[in-house]
Amino acid sequence: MQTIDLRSDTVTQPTPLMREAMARAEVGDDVYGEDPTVNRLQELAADRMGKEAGLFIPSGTMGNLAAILAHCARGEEAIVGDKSHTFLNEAGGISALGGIHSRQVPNQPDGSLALEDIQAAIRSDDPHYPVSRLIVLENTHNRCGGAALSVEYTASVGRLAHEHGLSLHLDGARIFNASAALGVSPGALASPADSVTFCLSKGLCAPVGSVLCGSREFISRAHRVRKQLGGGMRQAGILAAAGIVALETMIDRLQEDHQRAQRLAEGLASLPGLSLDQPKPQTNMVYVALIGELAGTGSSPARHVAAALAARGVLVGVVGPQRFRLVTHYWIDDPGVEQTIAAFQAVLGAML
Ligand code: TLP
Repeated sequence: MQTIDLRSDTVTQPTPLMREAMARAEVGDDVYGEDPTVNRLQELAADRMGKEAGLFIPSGTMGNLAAILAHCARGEEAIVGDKSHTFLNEAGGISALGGIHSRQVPNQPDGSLALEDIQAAIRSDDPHYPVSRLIVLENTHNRCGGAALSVEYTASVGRLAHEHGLSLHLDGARIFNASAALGVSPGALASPADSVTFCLSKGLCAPVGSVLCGSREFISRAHRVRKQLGGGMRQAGILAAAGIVALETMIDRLQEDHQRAQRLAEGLASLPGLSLDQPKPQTNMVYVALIGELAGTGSSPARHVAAALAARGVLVGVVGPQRFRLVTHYWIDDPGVEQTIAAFQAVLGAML
């Protein structure tokens, strides 16, 4: 039985082209700045994001951490969404390792932070308060259903930040999905931000890595932080080679994942006992919840359903007692989507 793994786009395996490029990669010691393949990836990434420089980082988590540590000193404050990955899913790294205070602002259902909420969160100059230094946005927004933030909205946050002397960091782990969904370039989405991280190892299928991009001066500070965090790598060109293939071959197809997410949402919406957050997902994520009779069975009915789906070869993410997240990606094809809908139908049908 072939497994259909919808838990995340992080489960994607490298493509055959990536494996070939990895085997052939020219490498050097990147701590000396001598890995030609890493250097090429960094230049390519910076160019795609419209920034001066890029820095290859082992993970998205470390990319956000290095960026926030490079922007803020100890005791300073970063304004983050209350459903942001940085706030919820990065093990509190910015406070544990950077002494950075996080100020949470509610994420709106579309992934944005209301401008008036941001404005209200920016501190006045008073010795009782931490210094507000940074705003962090996430595009696409994971917990808000893979929602894409527009260029105009991002620009309005950038303006607000800069008017108050703050910087803007964009967690663009899935910025290429946002760009595909909105029909705008990733550079346009990143342009209002002082720094942006994007992941090679999610929908783009590379095995490892993210790239942090920004001005040359900012990247040189982040470079030192990456070293402090133990993220200086040696012959990392083996990994960067896959990242180059990711940027060159995997971006133009992302809309297929979005179409499959829409078909998946449509199929699941037609089943009794399920309710979708977004009937028409914007990108590659489908959030769906058990409702009615099924929602009340046991302490975590979603776990129970996920186990029954797994027995049928379908893996889904459980993100709450009644909630699931399903993420489409390169390794999920049309039959996989139909089999997933059929598996849900069979499992829920047996429980109702
Ligand atoms: N997200 C993972 C989990 O950690 C939730 C996933 O399966 O979606 N920013 C965003 C918006 C992310 O969704 C993630 C990973 C990261 C950063 C961190 O990337 P990694 O996993 O490379 O550290």
